[in-house]
Amino acid sequence: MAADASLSFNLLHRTCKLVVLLCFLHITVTLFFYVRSSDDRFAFAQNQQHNPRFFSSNNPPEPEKKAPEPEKKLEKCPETSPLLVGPLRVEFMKPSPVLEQVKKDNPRVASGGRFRPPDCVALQKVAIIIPFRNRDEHLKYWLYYLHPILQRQQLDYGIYVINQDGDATFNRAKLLNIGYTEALKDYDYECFVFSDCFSQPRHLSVSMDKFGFRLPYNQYFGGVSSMSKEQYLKINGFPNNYWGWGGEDDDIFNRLASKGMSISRPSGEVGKCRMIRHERDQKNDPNPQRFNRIAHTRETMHTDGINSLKYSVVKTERLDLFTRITVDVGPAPKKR
Ligand code: NGS
Repeated sequence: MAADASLSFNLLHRTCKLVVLLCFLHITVTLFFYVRSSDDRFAFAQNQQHNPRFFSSNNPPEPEKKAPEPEKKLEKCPETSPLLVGPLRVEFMKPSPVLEQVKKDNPRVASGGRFRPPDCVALQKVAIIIPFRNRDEHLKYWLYYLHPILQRQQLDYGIYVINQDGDATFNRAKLLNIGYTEALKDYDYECFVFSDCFSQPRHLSVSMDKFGFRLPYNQYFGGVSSMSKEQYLKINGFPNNYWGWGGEDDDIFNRLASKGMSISRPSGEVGKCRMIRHERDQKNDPNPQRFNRIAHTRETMHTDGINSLKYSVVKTERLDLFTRITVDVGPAPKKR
């Protein structure tokens, strides 16, 4: 009986030892796998901080680059700009304005003399075309006075100085045609030459100091004028064959009249202009052909104009305050 009891105690003892051993083994194996998997989890978490790919869509990562702000929807600019300041005193002070300073004073004017209002969508896209040769001093005053005015008018505008290369006879109207053509290569301008466009072509310099602040004659369309693209195309642009001074503006007037367009004008108060006194430029002598030409505008205008314009661009420069396009307009014919 005692031997039996001792046998069964031994058996129980061994069984218990085995069970304890198995438990120990089980705990060791569990611990091993637990430690390994937590190492992996830690590494994964670390990885996620550097690799946003791993984030689920519920927990979106900070984007690496900020997405561009959605463009603010701008309202149209008002019919009359609230920024206008009324009449200005224009003086041609000496020394003339320094262009670096003019640039600093007009920080919103972009390269090439481009501007658009920052707070609203302009009602007009205007190309301002200046036929030019050797008048750098005059241009400084122009830029000094006109850039601030045009910005206050809330226009979407660009300034194009069309510089006639060489020293052959000057051809103002052809330079205007070239300005029209070149400006349209840049942007879809709707209005050309000056300021705003109206339902009729607009003559703007109606009250010039040199004419005692009066119109010199009723059909006068010289100085500063503006036209829409449609109006310009309707008259086949401007004549290309007025070499030297005079008559080209009268030809333009005849073109407009022949197409039944009348001319609108601002009041003398608004259209007041001061001109910089100057000598007659060299190679811009009165054109002896001009009277004969303006007598035949109606016959010539369909074949002489934007549809027959020939020139070559010598150089285009995007300067701080304007775009200068130097052009070869070709030689004046011997017998003008
Ligand atoms: C007329 C000219 C126009 C000129 C206007 C004003 O006589 O081209 O004078 O000239 N017409 C003819 O010669 C046919 S101004 O005083 O501004 O030089 O624009």
